[in-house]
Amino acid sequence: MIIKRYIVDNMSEAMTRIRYELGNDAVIVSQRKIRQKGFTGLFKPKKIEVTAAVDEKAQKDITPKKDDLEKEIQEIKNLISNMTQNTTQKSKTKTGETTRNKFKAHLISSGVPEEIAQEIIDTIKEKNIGKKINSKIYEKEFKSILDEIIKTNEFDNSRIHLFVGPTGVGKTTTIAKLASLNTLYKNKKVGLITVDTYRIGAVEQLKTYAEILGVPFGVIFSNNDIKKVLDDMTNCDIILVDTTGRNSKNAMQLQETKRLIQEINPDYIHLVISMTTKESDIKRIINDYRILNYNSLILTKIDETNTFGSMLTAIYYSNVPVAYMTVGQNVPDDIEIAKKDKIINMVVEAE
Ligand SMILES: Nc1nc2c(ncn2[C@@H]2O[C@H](COP(=O)(O)OP(=O)(O)OP(=O)(O)O)[C@@H](O)[C@H]2O)c(=O)[nH]1
Ligand SMILES: [Mg+2]
Repeated sequence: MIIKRYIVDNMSEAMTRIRYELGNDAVIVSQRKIRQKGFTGLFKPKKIEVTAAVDEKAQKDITPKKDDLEKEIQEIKNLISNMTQNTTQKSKTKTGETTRNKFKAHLISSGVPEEIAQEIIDTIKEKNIGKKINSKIYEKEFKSILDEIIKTNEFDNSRIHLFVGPTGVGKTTTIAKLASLNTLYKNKKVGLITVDTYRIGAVEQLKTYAEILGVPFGVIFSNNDIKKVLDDMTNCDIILVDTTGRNSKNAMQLQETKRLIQEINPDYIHLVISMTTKESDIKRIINDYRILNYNSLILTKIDETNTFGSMLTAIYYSNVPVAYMTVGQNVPDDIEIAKKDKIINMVVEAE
């Protein structure tokens, strides 16, 4: 029999110590309150003296075996190692998050709209699952995404080009530029048509350019005129068709234009968008005009603002190639064939 005496503050402390030292089979033999020794003991709270006893055989059983001890040490080691791993993992995640946020902020400050910046980052994350993405990788991946999404398109030998887009974006001016370039520098026979009968003066605007260049000019008032006007231009290498500027919110107007387009059956439908337009409006225009099945973009007024965000918005959401970019009011000089490298460089400059 082993008998032990404990001086404790309370019974709970006594039980813990007894269980630990003597095991579960120990029994409490006695307990009493005692005052602590010495003068100062008078002013201190009373303690409890607990006496416990256990059969020696039972006590032996609770002595941890060597194997058990080793096992316990191993478990503790594992626990500690897990804890350190977790902490490193957490700090890695944190570093990843910071790099990602920094890169996103960097894109936004370069003019990339927030929504596109987020989508670009998500794409980069998906492409690099399980890898640590540092800022160099972000830069590299971003360039390769730009390379993928920016498509350009030079006019080939396609004959009929039709231009659509909101009011005042520069459709007629762009047509005048292209008509001049093709007539004066490429020696092509150009024909000009307007279906812009909606706005007073619109016919005159294109007619004036046609007269200056000495090229045939036709007006389409309704679907019935289309065949005749096109037949008059059978000897033209390239026909440029101007349309009324439409408010893309007006679905009826767009439907009207759609019917005309179906009848004219152009090779290219160029959606002309001014880069001075708000990014959210560009996104809406891109979507509203989809019913016209445009297959090319012309970005205008690039000279007027810092346009990278608008350009990226138009290119990203339309998913069609850019044919031309216009950079001023001068006919015919202020127009450029869209070049992928140049657009990508604009981003780098923005950075
Ligand atoms: N700064 C600048 N102005 C331009 C550019 N392209 C056109 N413009 C000007 O934008 C204004 C409208 O051009 P238009 O060609 O008449 O526009 P539109 O799209 O035909 O307009 P609607 O026929 O009314 O739909 C004119 O004053 C042009 O000189 C450009 O690239 N840069
Ligand atoms: Mg016009």
